[in-house]
Amino acid sequence: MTIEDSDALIVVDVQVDFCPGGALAVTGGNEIVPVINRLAPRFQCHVYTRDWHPADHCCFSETPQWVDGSWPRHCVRDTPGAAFHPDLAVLPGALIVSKAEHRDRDAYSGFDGTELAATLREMNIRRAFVCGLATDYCVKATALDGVKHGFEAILIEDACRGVDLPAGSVARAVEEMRAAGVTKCSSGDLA
Ligand code: VGL
Ligand code: ZN
Repeated sequence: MTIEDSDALIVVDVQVDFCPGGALAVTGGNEIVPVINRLAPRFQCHVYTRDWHPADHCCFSETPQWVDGSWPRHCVRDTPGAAFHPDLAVLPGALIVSKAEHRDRDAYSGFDGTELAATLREMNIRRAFVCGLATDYCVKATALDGVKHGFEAILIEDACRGVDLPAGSVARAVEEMRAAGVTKCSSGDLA
């Protein structure tokens, strides 16, 4: 698979809190960092999204169920947990997209409440290669929205990790994406 100038790499929420040791740690979340760093320089257009919550965000719970709407407090804007993973190479010129900034509603997709679709369109982007954390939440929502906005969305499967609670959630998310027209590849397929 050849990367074209009209392709964008969308790196979803590779943040301290989503990696081992963080508040909402995704198993193996750190393992995708070198994979993404190797891949990124091959793209012309880079987007790094970040979960950027206010301190009193509605999804925070004292007794988190680790499902939609009930999460441990995480990625509070301008705190260390919200920073990108320290080893993630955020390339110069990359677009940083902050999302889920409103207290009263969550936003899993990088397209939700942001200028991302308009910006990619302005740059004549046709395909969005999506990777990051978490496969079954923000990666899925971003890929599905990419399709809704008229982009071809491709999941880079080995450059993602998921929450997977209950077990099987990642597999269901991948199937949901496939059914919606998201294709998938492995980082090794990309030249
Ligand atoms: C995410 C749960 C809560 C994600 C964000 O980035 O997938 N998951 N907030
Ligand atoms: Zn969040």
